[in-house]
Amino acid sequence: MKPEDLSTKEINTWCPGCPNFGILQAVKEAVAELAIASNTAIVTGIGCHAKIYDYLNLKAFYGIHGRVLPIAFGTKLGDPQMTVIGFGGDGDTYAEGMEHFIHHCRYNADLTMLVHNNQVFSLTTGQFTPTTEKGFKDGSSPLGLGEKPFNPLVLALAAGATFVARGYALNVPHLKELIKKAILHKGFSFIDILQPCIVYHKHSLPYLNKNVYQIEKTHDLGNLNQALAKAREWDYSYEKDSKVPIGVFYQKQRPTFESQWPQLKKPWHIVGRKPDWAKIIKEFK
Ligand SMILES: Cc1ncc(C[n+]2csc(CCOP(=O)(O)OP(=O)(O)O)c2C)c(N)n1
Ligand code: SF4
Repeated sequence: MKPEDLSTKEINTWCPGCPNFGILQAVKEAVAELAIASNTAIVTGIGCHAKIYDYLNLKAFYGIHGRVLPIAFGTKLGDPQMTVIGFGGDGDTYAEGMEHFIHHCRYNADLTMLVHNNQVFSLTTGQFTPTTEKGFKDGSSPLGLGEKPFNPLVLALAAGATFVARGYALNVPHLKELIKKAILHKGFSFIDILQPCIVYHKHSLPYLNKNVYQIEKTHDLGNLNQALAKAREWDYSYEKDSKVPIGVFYQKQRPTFESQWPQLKKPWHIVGRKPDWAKIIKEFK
């Protein structure tokens, strides 16, 4: 299979030059190289990122804003042998979907969650999200945002995620490799993908182009403290000229959610149960 085989005939309505194109390309290449297309399902939220539903020729569920993870979780439990990839925005995942995100770091179901983090609600014209920097001004914060953003990598590490990474939408070869690693990881894999919106968060593009660097090969993937220190190198703000690490911050094996349930050893649709309906109805009458 070639990456182009995963294209669709839908007209692409992302802004010309949107870094979402980089994410789309990296996903196509990763899925093609792993040869997993026939057994992969994707789930999206609602936002600019979610239009990826239309542009990827894969089994897909166009979800609800903030609810990518519960839908992906249900898909995985319905068929644990399937590869399931969720696509959310930073608004989607870290605002309305925040509680799901924290619990999925804890559950460790074998899912991959890709967050298109452009630090704004882009589809609804650029309001601030939980990862927008302090001082950001737009129609929803005309005097400048008063609060500091939180760091989703630190949060994921603290909540027990077993694969935590950051990618850059404009470094497609690197992002493709990250996505492959995330898919192959047995457990919950999370990549915060920096995706500077060139309409509503323009200033992030030159800053990231200048400051993004790849994590050193000597980084100890199993060391939680090292991962936390690396994650804190950049606080998602633009006041200082901080370097922005990309790559895998942390990876550890821990039993997956589904491996602990005997009912999930075999997909439900294959088990072929034959319930005795007459007996069940009699029992409940
Ligand atoms: C349940 C629900 N809440 C809110 C909305 C409104 N809404 C639609 S898109 C959107 C913003 C999406 O922002 P983000 O998730 O960051 O994705 P982006 O557009 O930046 O890719 C919002 C708030 C909605 N459609 N459904
Ligand atoms: S508004 Fe921003 S995120 Fe949405 S398509 Fe345009 S550039 Fe991309």
